[in-house]
Amino acid sequence: MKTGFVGIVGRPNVGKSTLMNAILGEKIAIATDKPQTTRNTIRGIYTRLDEAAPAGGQPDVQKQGQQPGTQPAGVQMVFIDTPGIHKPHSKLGSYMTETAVRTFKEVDVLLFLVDSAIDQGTGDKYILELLKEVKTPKLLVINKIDRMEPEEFRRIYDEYEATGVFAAIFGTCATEGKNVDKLVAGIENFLAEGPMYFPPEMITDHPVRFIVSEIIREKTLLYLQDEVPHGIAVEIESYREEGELTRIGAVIYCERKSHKGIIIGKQGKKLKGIGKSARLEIEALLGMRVYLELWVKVKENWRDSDFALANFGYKDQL
Ligand SMILES: Nc1nc2c(ncn2[C@@H]2O[C@H](COP(=O)(O)OP(=O)(O)OP(=O)(O)O)[C@@H](O)[C@H]2O)c(=O)[nH]1
Ligand SMILES: [Mg+2]
Repeated sequence: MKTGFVGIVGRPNVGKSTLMNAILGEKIAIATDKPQTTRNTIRGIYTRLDEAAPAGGQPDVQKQGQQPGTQPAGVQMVFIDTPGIHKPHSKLGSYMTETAVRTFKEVDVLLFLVDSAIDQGTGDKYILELLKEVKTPKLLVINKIDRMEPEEFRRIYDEYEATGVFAAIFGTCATEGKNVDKLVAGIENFLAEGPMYFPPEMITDHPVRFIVSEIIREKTLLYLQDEVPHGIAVEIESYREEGELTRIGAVIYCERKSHKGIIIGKQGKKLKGIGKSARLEIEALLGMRVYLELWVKVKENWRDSDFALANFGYKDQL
């Protein structure tokens, strides 16, 4: 069994979360057209078993750890989707960028995602310099190839190849899942034989409450423009299963009173829309009916408050 951790890094909005979801064939990480959508590392587990489980039932991960000889052939990749690396303007931004950079040394393979040439901004150049300093094998993924002419793709390819930093280069369209299989096969070449870290059916180790709060945050971001999205945080206040129904109460935090009005919208229409689209997706995730109640509250400048950051899970501890 080839196993390992695979970090997905890059500037905000290049398609890191979309790519991870495409690899997994499931939506684990939220993705929007707003930069800085991902705020924590999001883990997604990809497992492919090439042989039937040994006679006697389901493979037992614990036992396999002790007896490597009995492991099935296949691959398990634990993907770590990270926040986009950017120049931070708040404590939240610093936490996000530090979180992403920290994974450089914690994984077995790094995927560096780009969607344009190096000279189109300083962001990629900065990340490239950081990548040069780590020994982890690095693969370049040129994403959004659907938006590129072949000549542009070639130019980006050549430019990055000339840096000598990357062990391999791929071109993908994450939204259509194009070349994702080739990328997975490519990553496999850089993994070593090792233990399975998670049971084969598991696709993430995040608690379902976390995924639920992320879905609510995603729907809120999709309804908002300009400066409002960056100040949004979601907190689950109550979560109760009652037979066939799950009752969820959540608070959407924003940074200004004017933003609160924008989120609620005329006659509460926008909040209703956010609630409905979030509820439908949560129902699909949980496979049961959901009663979702949303409140909007203002918490000024929370992005620079250590207490609030810890409370929202954007800081390891106080
Ligand atoms: N055209 C096109 N759009 C894409 C592709 N991949 C992702 N996108 C879009 O790009 C936007 C950003 O995608 P995300 O997956 O949220 O990007 P990210 O890198 O995770 O962004 P952050 O979490 O903010 O760092 C979304 O609107 C995606 O639908 C692609 O291959 N082609
Ligand atoms: Mg993301």
